[in-house]
Amino acid sequence: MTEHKNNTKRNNNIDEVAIIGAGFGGLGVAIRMQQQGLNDFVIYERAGDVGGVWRDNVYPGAACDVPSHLYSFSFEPKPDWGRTFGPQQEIYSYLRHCADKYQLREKIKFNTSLSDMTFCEASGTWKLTFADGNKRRARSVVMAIGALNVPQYPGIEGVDSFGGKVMHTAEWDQEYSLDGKRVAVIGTGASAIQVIPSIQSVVSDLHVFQRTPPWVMPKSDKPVTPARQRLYRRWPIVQRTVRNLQYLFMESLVPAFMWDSFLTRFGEAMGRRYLGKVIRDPVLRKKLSPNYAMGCKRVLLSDDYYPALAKRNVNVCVEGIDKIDETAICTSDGKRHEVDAIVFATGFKVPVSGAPIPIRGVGGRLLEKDWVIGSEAYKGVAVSGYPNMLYVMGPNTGPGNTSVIFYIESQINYILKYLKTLRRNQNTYLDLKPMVQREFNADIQERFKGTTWTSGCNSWYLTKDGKNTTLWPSFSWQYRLTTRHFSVSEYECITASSEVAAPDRNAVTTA
Ligand code: N01
Repeated sequence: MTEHKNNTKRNNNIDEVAIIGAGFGGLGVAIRMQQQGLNDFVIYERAGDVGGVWRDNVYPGAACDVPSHLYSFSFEPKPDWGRTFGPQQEIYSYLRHCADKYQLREKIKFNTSLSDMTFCEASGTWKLTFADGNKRRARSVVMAIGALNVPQYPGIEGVDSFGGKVMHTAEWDQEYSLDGKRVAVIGTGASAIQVIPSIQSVVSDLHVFQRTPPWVMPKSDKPVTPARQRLYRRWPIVQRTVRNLQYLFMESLVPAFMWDSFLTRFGEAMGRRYLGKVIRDPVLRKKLSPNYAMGCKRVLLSDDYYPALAKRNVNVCVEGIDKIDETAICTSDGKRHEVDAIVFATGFKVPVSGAPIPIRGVGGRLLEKDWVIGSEAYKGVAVSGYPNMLYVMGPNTGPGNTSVIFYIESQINYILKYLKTLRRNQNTYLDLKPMVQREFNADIQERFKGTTWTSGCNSWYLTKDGKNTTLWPSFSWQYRLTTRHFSVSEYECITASSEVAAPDRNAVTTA
């Protein structure tokens, strides 16, 4: 087979590579493709700007809980991060900077929302249908649609009858002022622990509805001094060393957070010590004490969450919510908590059953059906029966302890190898062998046995049947090694024809 001499489109009506989404994943794939001379891609973005969740999550206090040097691309370091942990605005600006510096905006079709995609075996291409009715074909599709971006509203009885303001942290109304209002925050996860301290001092009363207390550790977030920023600018090696040390520190947490062991007990003792130091009231301390293994749910970092809960205008309510009426939240102890606004900090719909759009693969099979008991892919990227469709942040690629950007860059390595193989073999598509996916996932699920995630808490990491479809069950460097290797023998290599495609195992060259 001959390699294509240039990277222009095969056909004006067909995108060689369609990247869906212009957040961290989509921009990262595009930049790395460009760096390797692969310029024939188009990015379809449903919103009017790049940034993904960092564009959309504008609730007060929104910030990253992974250090900035590590929560950025290794190939695009930013020497002048303003804080140890980047706030939302700064991360959003960083992503806009990436789009501008690499001149990606001209390759992005903004306000273009994919609504349906179907694989056509005869042509070996994907038919993409957009919300405005436009259609397009693409030889391969990179699904960089993000993992946690569809807000989850719990179906609490009576919420529609509430007369005040209702907001989700991921759909924050910046026009609405909480000043002097009586506010309820439902949930105490990663978003809640950021929003609560940020609004506590401006609201008149704050009612926090906690179902499960999180494990919270100090964040030690600080401004980065101008002198240090100058140092990083002048000596990039220093910044890289700091990044590497942060990586090693976070990786060293794996044995404590992942395997239920004496290290987990040690972490729990530190968490309890921190709680005891900040919260002097024994009743409140008891309410905030977790009763499950540390790591089973995401361990949260905050310097101001516990201090905010100890303030006089805050009431931590641990009784279950029965219903919501016109003016109040009613709890199982018979109390009515009158409020002006309700903030749902209740997380996201986890994509256990496919993308939020219909995806039809070989023979019309529907991804939603294939994933009905839990999503699965090979290395979190490829899915059998859905040729030339490549996920970024796909199943079982979430980090329990470190930066998701490290995982995204690992996926990009694999995707680039896949795309280059396709490029050497025009009219061919690669469909992952079902056995390869089955064995990979059987091994992953086996590795979850004995981890903290299966130690009995209720978390969004697990499906309702207890299957973990979200996290990577080991060190992140192991994921990096796994994704370095691309073997075409793990795929059916099928030559497309204008008629019916026929499998041709020898069709692909790997050289
Ligand atoms: O959502 P969550 P999140 N009644 O699912 C509670 C990422 N993130 O938006 O624990 C009462 O963690 C629920 O209670 P329980 C990060 O990956 C990253 O906070 O299920 N409460 C829980 O307390 C994170 O893990 C950053 O018992 C109800 C809360 O709502 C993910 O996003 C920052 C309830 C939901 O917590 C999600 O975080 C922010 C009900 N009916 C988020 N239903 C970074 O810094 C749910 N809850 C990178």
